[in-house]
Amino acid sequence: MTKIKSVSAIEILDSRGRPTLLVTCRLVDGTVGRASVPSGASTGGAEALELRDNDPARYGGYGCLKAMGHVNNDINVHIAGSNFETQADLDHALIELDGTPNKSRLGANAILGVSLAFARTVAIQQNIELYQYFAGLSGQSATLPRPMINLFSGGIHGGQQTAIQDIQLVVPNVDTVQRTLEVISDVYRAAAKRASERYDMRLLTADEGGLAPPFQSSTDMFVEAVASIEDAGYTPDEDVVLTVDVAASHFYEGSKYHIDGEILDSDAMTDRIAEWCEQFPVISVEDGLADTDWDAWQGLYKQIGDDTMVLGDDLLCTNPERIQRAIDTRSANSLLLKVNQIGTLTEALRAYQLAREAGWQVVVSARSGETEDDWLADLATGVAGDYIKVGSITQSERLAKYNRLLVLENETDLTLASG
Ligand code: 2PG
Ligand code: MG
Repeated sequence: MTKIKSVSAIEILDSRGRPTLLVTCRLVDGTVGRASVPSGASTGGAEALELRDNDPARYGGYGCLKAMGHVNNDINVHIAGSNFETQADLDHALIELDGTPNKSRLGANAILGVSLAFARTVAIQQNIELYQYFAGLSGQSATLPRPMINLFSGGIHGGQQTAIQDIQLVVPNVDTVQRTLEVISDVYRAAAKRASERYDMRLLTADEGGLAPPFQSSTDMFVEAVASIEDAGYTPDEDVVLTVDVAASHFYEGSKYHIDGEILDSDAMTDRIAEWCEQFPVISVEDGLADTDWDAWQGLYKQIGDDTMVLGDDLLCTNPERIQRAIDTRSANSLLLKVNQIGTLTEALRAYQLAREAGWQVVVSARSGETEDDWLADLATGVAGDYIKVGSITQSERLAKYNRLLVLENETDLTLASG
């Protein structure tokens, strides 16, 4: 019996010092579980609505009292006393109660908080680990995801010194999360040393803990990432490879890409990405083009899609309709899965299934605004995501997830997804 006694929310602060929700779910049998909600900065145009108070008198308008009130009042009144056999039953009740296509009445933050808190509570009630609960929902056999770890940031995450947003590292040929983190830590230290020597930079970091020196150009970010891998004693392309989140929607204006002083049309931007992929050991390009530039995505896919992940974040917004469109038009071959873009676990899992049925790779991703909650590590493991993208190896809201993977690696016989 998963009869809900109550759900309640409080405002807590995320890694940017902005409010978000922590939701507590209580079952009639006394089981209690909690979960907190992440928040993006470089958000896609088609994301479900994160309800903010817009009251300049509190937290610069970022307050979440309205969303909190929706959990404590509307949602609680509606679901308290009901028995939900499955996650899907609860999520559909929440979707129906909201009644809007983008969850703008109750707020995706309110709805997701309840969806996640319920998941954690049921896992506790069933006396299973959260990743096992997610594996059950997805029908997958759990695997540890391979970390895709932030090294450098620009764009909205790094003070806009470059157009592109993030360069990440993947360690393809190791068997453990532990060894992955050791290698990345070596490269991070080498990169921090280069940043201080070449850019006269004290250790200033971006939203996700990545380094953000004042690079002259986006291409310099790739050059410095490769040099940092070499400085740390590793061989680029063999020991460590790169992924990039171009986050191009955020420098796309008037149908043109405004990149580091240049103005490129869609074809020229596509060529620029193809050059990066040729010059540098890039295995994945996320949001290489803007989320409204659908036709150009097909061209990008044709140019690089055979041997590179064409990864849709803002393009897809974890939205099954958008994913289907990308499958039908051959515009991408990989999904960035962020549950708060769509607002419930059930819908995110539908997005996941669609991507898998099309043979896509899946990267389970944190947001740039995170909390110390670690459910994302369990989600990525339970759905057997190919990769997990959490940010850098600094800052505890990131490390909560990596450290949870280390616990799972040490305490279970789960193995790391192949790179
Ligand atoms: C992204 C994410 C995480 P944000 O663009 O992929 O890096 O950023 O949460 O700001 O959308
Ligand atoms: Mg992105």
